[in-house]
Amino acid sequence: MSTEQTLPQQALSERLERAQVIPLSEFSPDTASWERPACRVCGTGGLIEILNLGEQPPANAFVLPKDANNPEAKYPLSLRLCESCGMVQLGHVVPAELLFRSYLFFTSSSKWMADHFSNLMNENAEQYVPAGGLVVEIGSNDGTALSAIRRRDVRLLGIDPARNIQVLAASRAIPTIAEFFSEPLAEEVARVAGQASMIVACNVLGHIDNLDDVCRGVRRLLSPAGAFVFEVPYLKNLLDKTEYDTVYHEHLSYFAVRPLVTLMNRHGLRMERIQSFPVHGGTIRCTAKLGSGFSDDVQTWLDQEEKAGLADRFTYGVFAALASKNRHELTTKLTELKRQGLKVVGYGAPAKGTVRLNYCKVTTALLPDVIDSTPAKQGLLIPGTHQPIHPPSALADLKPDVLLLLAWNHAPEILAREAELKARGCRFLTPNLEEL
Ligand code: JHZ
Ligand code: ZN
Repeated sequence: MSTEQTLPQQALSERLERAQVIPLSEFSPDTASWERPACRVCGTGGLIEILNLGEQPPANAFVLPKDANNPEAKYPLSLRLCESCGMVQLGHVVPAELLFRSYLFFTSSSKWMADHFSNLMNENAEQYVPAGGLVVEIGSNDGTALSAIRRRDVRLLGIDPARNIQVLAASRAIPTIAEFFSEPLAEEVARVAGQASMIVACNVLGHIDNLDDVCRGVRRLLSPAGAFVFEVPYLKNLLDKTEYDTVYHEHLSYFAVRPLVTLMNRHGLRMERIQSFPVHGGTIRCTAKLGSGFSDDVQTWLDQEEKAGLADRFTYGVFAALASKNRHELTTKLTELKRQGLKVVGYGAPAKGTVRLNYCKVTTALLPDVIDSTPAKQGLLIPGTHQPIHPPSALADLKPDVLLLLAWNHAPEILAREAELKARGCRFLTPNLEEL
């Protein structure tokens, strides 16, 4: 192996020592979030509020039972539109150090998602990565996606700031730098390991405040024939299916194609291809390469977005009204089920569950318990509303009549897993009140 081909993990491990971690105790609810004065993509001021979910705790800040009586930090959750470029974004930013250094969401928690990412990695590695080529994943979490191509003749590098997850990635033999991706880090990786044939970033661009820095880093790290493949939940699906519970502090951006093209073009990246997938309530997978402009395929998406009025404030009035309607209908439904003496248990403790329960003010009186398969979440309480999170095995004692699918995006997998409960007459209800 030449120096160029040496995995960057060892050479960069020093970064871990040097990295500055700001202790959580240094953040206070008053000082931790800041308001963005202008659009993250085009810099225009005067963003228009399209949805206000009030003050909410960070969606993954699960609470230890011993801290149940302590006050929780809460931050404004206000969704805003830039009519200039069509970018939908949060009005307030909670520091990434606070949200992502210790992270309780694991990609491996869903077999369906693991398969989805395995397909992404294998298809694109086949197309873009020559023997010995470097694949870098931004937001690599527990290494689930990269491990799908571990047996290929390629070099792998994960980058993810979550320190608690790094060890899981290591157990999958995925070298991971526990840092935020940035232009300086991209330069360092390029210098040590050479340029990447493929950079993957799934469900992570929305987490990053400084998108210009990310794009500069990608531009710097990507080889001339390489591909930047990224996935983001698609704004149009969020609107069409009233997925307001996917609005939380971690998600700073809610992408349509038009602002993505603006952003990429500014950094010498050309959007080539867009595919859509049902995961996470509707996701687009975008492939960008070095270059300018965009493909005819992308033009079709831009035309559809124009027709749908995605950059027009009036499009969002219905969305906000439907969110508020759901708040009323969900609590009414839970009250009615309780009056009938039926036991309801929440299925899954996803980040979106925290938003749903807090925005709708679903107390433990209406929903006493939640189950989740993630061991790290079990034994903790949902932020804000404080439902205890039990392992799925607790369902045997809880004996639910109705399961409220807080993790509604995993409905097919959950229904398959809980077929026996269904056969015994247990009802499955989504938070948008569809009976499955
Ligand atoms: P799930 C995630 O959001 C995380 P979340 C992240 N913030 C992001 O950007 C979006 O996705 C896009 C559990 N579960 O995937 C596991 C069961 O208990 O909806 C998880 O805790 N039983 C990066 O947090 C939760 O549900 C099951 O059978 O909203 C699902 O979380 C299955 C399938 C899951 O992500
Ligand atoms: Zn803008």
